[in-house]
Amino acid sequence: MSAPRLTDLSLLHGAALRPGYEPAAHGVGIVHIGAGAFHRAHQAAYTDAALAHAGGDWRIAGISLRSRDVAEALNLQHGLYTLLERGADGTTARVIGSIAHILADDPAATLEALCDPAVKLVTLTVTEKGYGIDRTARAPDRTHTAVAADLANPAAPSGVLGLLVAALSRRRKAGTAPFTVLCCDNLPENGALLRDGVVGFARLVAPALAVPDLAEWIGEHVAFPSCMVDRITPAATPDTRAEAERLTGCTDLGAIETEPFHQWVIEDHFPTGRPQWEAGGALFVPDVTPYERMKLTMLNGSHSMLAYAGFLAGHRYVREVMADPDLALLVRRHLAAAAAVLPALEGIDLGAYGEALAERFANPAIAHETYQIAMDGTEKLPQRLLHPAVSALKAGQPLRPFAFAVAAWMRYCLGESDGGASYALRDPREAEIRAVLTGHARDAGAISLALQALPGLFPEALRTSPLWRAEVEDALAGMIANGMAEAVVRERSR
Ligand code: CS2
Repeated sequence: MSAPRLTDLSLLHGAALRPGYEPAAHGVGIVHIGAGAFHRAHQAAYTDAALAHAGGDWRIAGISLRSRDVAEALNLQHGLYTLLERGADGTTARVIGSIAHILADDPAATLEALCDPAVKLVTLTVTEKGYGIDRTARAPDRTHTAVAADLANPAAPSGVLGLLVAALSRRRKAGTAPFTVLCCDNLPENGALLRDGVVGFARLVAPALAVPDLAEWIGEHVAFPSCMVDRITPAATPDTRAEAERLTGCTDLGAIETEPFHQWVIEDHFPTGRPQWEAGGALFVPDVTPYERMKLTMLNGSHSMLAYAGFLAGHRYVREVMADPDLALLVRRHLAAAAAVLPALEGIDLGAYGEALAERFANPAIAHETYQIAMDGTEKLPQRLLHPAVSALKAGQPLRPFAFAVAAWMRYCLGESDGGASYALRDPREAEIRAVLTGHARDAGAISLALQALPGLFPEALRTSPLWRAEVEDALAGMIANGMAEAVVRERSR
């Protein structure tokens, strides 16, 4: 007989940890946009700990903006799902009860949910490209599909900026207090950036929504705290579900897996209240910026480097990259160069942080695909590699590690492995990248120039630096001439 579906906590086996509270006894106080694996491994787990510790009406209504998969898996299970924590010493299963339900691909219902006076907090994980904010202008990007659609029809939005602004305008009209907005994506100063996007969008649509002072009201009354989030969470696989079934005794179509480590550093500015996330280990600080910079520069920067170089050297998973001694050495070299451009952070030893990152990457129980991390390079490069490279350039610190990482991304942009297999770049600017590279198949100088000239991507300080350009071209030429695996070996013994 097959195992029963995880529809009720009473069906669980002994080995699984269960919520320390009665889920149905708590109302919804949070709408979370982007209910994918990362959210379920991170914010939802912290909220689960907060509910067990301090109670409150802080359950989560999850929103999937496009796919129906999460809703189909979780709604039948009353929001319950298994979080597998996989470490080198084994796996534990914990059933999370903080998600009440998921709304999928239903903008009208999403807007209703956002207008519910019981909702005090809107949290988001929609990936870097999901917002539609031009990061240089710090304003809505009118070329972004959802932004363009919502500007044309602001009362019936379906994108992030449109939904937040329409909901805030309806709350303002109804005399309902606004919610606090907490961006949980890996973007620098994520709260301030989202605030600029939302206020800018409100300015554009205020006349159409008939709330003339909407932008000013949002600027004055809505809090947008910044936060740094961290937990390595690969996409779930059939193996995840099989392991969850073994440990819980239930069929769970919403099971996900993650590493034991987790970190959440949050700016403590929640005028509408918040769950006691400290119970799950969250750290509240007056200024998140140094933590966020540390994580983006060290973890995400070296992650992107190892993803491009590792993928092209034939490694499917991050743990395989770390088992390759040459690549592992380059990861450590990158971590050291990244640490060198960061300001000191009280209470944190950046060397030890880097060592802990290398160990996390090597976790043999986590199957994190290099191809997954390689996705959306144009959205990730600035904060992970390019701005740190500018800092290195200005401070006279080693540039080569950053140049090597960026050259690996450029090599990846060619869309074909050394063995001749082609792959999709999976980048929002894929078509543009392919167009500018046409005719430059093996010319490192031309490729580097063409990619650095992509509008809005590379900082001026790099584009105009002969030293930077020479390092990138040299690294890229080696990758093209010798193949990535050999280029890695040569790079390591430079
Ligand atoms: C990764 C991140 O996919 C990626 O780009 O670098 O998702 C990374 O795993 C997380 O930021 C870890 O907290």
